[in-house]
Amino acid sequence: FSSYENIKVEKKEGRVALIELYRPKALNALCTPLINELNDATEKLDLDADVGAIVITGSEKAFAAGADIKEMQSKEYINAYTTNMFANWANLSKIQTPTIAAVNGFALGGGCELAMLCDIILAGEKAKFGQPEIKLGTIPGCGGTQRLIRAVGKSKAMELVLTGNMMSAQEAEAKGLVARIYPVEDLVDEALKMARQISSFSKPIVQMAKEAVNASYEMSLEEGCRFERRIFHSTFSTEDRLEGMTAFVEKRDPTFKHK
Ligand code: CO8
Repeated sequence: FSSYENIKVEKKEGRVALIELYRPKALNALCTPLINELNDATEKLDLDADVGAIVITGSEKAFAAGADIKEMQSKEYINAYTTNMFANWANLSKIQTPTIAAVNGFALGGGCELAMLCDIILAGEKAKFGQPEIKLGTIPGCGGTQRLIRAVGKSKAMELVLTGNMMSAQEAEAKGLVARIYPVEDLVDEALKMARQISSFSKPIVQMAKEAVNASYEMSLEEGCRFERRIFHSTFSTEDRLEGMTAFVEKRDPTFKHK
């Protein structure tokens, strides 16, 4: 991790990892090298037995101000298409380890989309979310038109995408895009605390729960519930399910084996 230039990665106590997007001069604009480093780090952390959850954050001024406009400025269609430009951004949504976006400041364009690729979004009270691509003559390219509508509903998503207006942390929480809001200076610690809480449970069971919730993006209600039930049944094949329920009955804390 020490060779990265655009992100900082740190393993913290309690089986959690902290990734800080670090391009302070460009408000963490998401250039290709940054995304490549982020994908490399998250793929490695996903396979690390000592990591139960990952927090991704930026600076107090900006989580990320979008894709790097200077890098995109002179791109042509043929190159964007043949290189499938930005398709690898969504790799983050494919890892099994839970991810928490801790958003202070601007989460705009690709920055808002990056936050939405994470499993939980926590925000500092001055955070601002938006999809301002329309102002640049383009549209969101990494799920902004798809994931935002599922989080905040059609009318609000349309407003953000068609006007480029920003949404405050308070509005984002009220609409369900953000799980919780914290004072700016407490945000990362609170995100790490939540990550540690998740990491204290059985890792395979946490991953099954994540997989089941994420399935709701892709499936009908009936298929989704069937999928959930099958995974629920499969938890009965694990020692940790037996330990969790036995500990409850014996009025003690569980000791999960598979972390
Ligand atoms: N790209 C490149 N550089 C940026 C970006 C960006 N997105 N955002 C800010 N910067 C740079 C500025 O150019 C400036 O650099 P310099 O000092 O060299 O001129 C530096 O960061 C500081 O920025 P500002 O001076 O503008 O700071 P302000 O505090 O005045 O303004 C704002 C902050 C409002 C956030 C402003 O910087 C801004 O509007 N930024 C652009 C926001 C934006 O339009 N984002 C959407 C980008 S498009 C996009 O994300 C497409 C996604 C589709 C692909 C998805 C991938 C799959």
